[in-house]
Amino acid sequence: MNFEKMEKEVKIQVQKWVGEAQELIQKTPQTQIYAAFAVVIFTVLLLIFIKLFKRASSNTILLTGLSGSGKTILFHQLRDGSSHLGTVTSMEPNEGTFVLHAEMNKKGKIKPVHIIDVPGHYRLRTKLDEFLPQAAGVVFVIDAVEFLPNCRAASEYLYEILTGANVVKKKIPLLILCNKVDKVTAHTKEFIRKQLEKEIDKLRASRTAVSEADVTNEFTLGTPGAAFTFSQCHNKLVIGESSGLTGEIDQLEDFVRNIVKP
Ligand SMILES: Nc1nc2c(ncn2[C@@H]2O[C@H](COP(=O)(O)OP(=O)(O)O)[C@@H](O)[C@H]2O)c(=O)[nH]1
Ligand SMILES: [Mg+2]
Repeated sequence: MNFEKMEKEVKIQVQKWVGEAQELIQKTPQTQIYAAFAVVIFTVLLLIFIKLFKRASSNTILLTGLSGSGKTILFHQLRDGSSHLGTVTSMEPNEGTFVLHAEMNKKGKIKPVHIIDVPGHYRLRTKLDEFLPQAAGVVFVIDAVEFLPNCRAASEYLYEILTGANVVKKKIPLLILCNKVDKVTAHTKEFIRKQLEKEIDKLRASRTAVSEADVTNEFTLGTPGAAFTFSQCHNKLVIGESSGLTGEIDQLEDFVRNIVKP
């Protein structure tokens, strides 16, 4: 078939289609055409809206926990893949938006994560509440070696987080990260979980006993009448292990990437 002939045939075909289309439009009642337009416009608006909404969804993960648990070292491991030993204790929150170091060599566009290393002295509810509204996930870091002397304080901090309005209402997922597992004296995550549950159970009993006016927690925790377990919380709560020193942080990375989709 030569080229000119082909062109002619295509022209005829196109003219036929245009004719058919015109005929169809003339036959169709105007209301139907308007309806079709409305559907198209609605769909376009919806797509734009979804895109905007997706971009606005938070990529912020908070690193919380008592001082000395290893938040800052973990922050550096996530960002640089090294521990930056010898960094001074900062009074300001350490924060940054970056692609995880472990994902540096991955091809394609990867959504960066926004990590805030919240200093331990920010554990007062009012301070923490500055960060919680923007959080998509919270990591609660625990020193698995020096766990017992800090169990009470860690439980109080955790209790505050778990009863906070933002966490409860938005069901913010939480990772309890038992850090420093490179040390042989580190307690197991099962042991730590049980101790925390016991301690939180005690706290709950004492806090619900005080008069209404003194109640500082905004929401009650767990199932009334039953011993507290983390499984009673409505937000997703997982317990994991890490070593900020040796860079064994895959459970932390998995948690972050489960929330902030690349
Ligand atoms: N052995 C061991 N030491 C750690 C680990 N993570 C942190 N540390 C040490 O614990 C101390 C406190 O760490 P840092 O990151 O400053 O804790 P932060 O106060 O929670 O920010 C430092 O001396 C770290 O070297 C770990 O995984 N293993
Ligand atoms: Mg620190």
